[in-house]
Amino acid sequence: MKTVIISNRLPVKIVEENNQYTIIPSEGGLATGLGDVYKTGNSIWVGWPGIEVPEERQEEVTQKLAELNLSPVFLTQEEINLYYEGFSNEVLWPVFHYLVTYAHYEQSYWDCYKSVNHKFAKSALQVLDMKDKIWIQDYQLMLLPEILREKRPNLTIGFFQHIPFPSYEIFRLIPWREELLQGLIGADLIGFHTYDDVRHFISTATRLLPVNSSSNVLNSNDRQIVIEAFPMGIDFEKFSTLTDTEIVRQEISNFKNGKEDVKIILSIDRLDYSKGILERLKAIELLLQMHPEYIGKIELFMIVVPSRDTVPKYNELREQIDQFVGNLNARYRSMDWIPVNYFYRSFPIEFLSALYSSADVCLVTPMRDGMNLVSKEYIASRNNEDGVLILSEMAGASKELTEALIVNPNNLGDIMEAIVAALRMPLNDQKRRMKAMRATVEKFNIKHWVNNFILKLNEVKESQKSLLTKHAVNSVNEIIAVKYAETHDRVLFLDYDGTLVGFTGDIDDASPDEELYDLIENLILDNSNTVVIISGRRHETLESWFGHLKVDLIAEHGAWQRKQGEQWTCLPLLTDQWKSEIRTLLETYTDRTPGSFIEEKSFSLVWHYRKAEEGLGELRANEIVSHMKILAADKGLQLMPGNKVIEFKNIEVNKGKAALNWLYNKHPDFVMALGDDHTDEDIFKALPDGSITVKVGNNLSEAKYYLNDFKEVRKLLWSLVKEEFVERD
Ligand code: GDG
Repeated sequence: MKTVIISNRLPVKIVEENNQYTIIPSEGGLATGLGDVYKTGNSIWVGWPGIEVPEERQEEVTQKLAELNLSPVFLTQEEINLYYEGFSNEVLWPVFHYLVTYAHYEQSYWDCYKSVNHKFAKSALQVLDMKDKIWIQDYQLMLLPEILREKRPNLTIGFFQHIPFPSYEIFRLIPWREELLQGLIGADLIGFHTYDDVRHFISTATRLLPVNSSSNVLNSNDRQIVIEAFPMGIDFEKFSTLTDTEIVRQEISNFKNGKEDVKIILSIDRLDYSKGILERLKAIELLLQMHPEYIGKIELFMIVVPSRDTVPKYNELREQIDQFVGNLNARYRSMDWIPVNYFYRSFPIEFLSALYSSADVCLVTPMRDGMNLVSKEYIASRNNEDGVLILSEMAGASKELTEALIVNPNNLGDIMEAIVAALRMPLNDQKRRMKAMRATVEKFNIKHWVNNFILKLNEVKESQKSLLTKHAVNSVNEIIAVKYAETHDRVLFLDYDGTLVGFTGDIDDASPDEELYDLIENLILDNSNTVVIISGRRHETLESWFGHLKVDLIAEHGAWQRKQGEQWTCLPLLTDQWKSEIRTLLETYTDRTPGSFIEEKSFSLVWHYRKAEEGLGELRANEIVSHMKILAADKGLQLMPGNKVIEFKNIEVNKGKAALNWLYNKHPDFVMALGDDHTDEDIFKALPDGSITVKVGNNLSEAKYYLNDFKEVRKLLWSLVKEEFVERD
């Protein structure tokens, strides 16, 4: 069993010189962190090698990469243009960073994104085995989990997204939104840097796909997908020890020479409009205007690493930065001082380390950033525990590095004041903050991140397996069928909504269909069977739907009963005098919640919110529970939240008691109950040992087994009735 990492880029640089390819392992955070995983055992990293390799030389490159456990996906220039620069960087990147007006929704980008994701799948399938663990990295490969899942349904697949996941309102702007989400949920575990991303993803997925969630688990058909926050760390050890190496010490002394009297402010980013580079420059300008005492006393060292320079927006940004820096320096510089030392290139890590060590202040002010590793690298490099980090609250890192000076990057005054506070901060305050942040960065380092993800992925797969043993299909179905065949006095308690039929927006639309009648008639054709439909529905409704059949009916959770061929009777001593007061209160919620309504039954009132705006209904339901639970208890009522409903009913009435009451003095040799709601849990709990209990939906339950939906319920029941129906789907 091996781990297969798949990312857009391989963790190497390929350099072509004199028609020769040389492969240099990259020192990036991901490569370091995953290095332990992919360099050991027979693990493999699949990805694009970073340059276009002509077809006749692809075999040669493949051979060279294989020595490093790397497997290339060769992309053409056109694919790079459309899939990478186009869809990934002109649609997903701007939208996920909330710059929606920068997005270009080109159909050709999307078509290519799909085909390249298929290409990655094809390459991956050539190197992976059934038992392998797959770990897919980032937004360029959002469709890959589902493509792999389709080809190999039992694969273990993890996905980690390095950039933020936007709120539903933003994500839904993308024309191909459902396909992207569907692609992602092919994974077993989906990771983001922060809990906010997790929240956004779950709310987006549950609104756009036919999935539901409980806590951080999504239920989709027969699979559970866990969504979790894994804040990425850095190689703390590496950055901390680097500062004490001879070469870095030399760099530091060169750098500091002549700057003894100035305070150094450092900023390091890839060229990107999400990083807030212009805003940062404007804050420096404001500082020089408002606090002229700092002229000649501070210097900003601003490293901007070239990136995506073929995408027009990046070019535009570069020109704006050039202009701004030129203008600012021209206005404020003196013969021996300039405010902004701007570098548009990348440097060796030793030089970065020297900068991290020398800077009094590190200014990290992205407009939005998945995590931001620069802030953590600065902290890891501060072995003396001094220095001040100014950090944007829009960076994922701000959730962990709470001792930084946290700023809103849109508030230039806020950034300026933070710079002043940083420059004036007493050493003991600097140390207190830095010490705490160093402890965090050291503990939650890159290895910790990798281990946490892999451990969780294993755990998710295990719990999926154990859940499968309770799934009432295949082997479980056989166990039930054998018991069914051996018995002659059977009773089947069947809930109605969500169990025998699906949910509809309109409660009156959920009347039984032909197939359901057919199924029930076939069940009762066998004299050994008694079918009891046990529902929260009004007794008049059950009568009109099933009154003509040889079935027993229990309505309103047990308030009403009707045996075959007899009259309806209701539980004695029930009162409905409470209804008018509760109804008046519920109406105040209905008046404030479009789409909600009150259903009245003989001994209960139900507040429905299936058609209310997503979220608003849940909010009101919570309000109802917290405002009315004491009143309900005083009146001897039970307040039951259900599937998009809240029901008030007499406390004596419950499906469990009703089922036990029905069984009184009877001794069936086969008892089975199927239900989806938590009102059905009362039946599962009440039934005698040996009963077969089946929850519809795979969330936590007292039931022994579960089925996914009403379609699987029907399939199970058909398989029981008669051999000739077994083949029916
Ligand atoms: C994405 C997400 C998330 C920078 N200049 C040089 C250089 N660097 C290195 C830094 C740091 C890395 O580049 C930048 O990482 P960030 O996290 O700051 O930003 P993104 O590149 O946008 O990364 C981000 C990250 O993925 C990880 O999940 O944190 O939110 O946007 O490691 O040191 N390295 C060298 N020379 C340079 O001049 N050698």
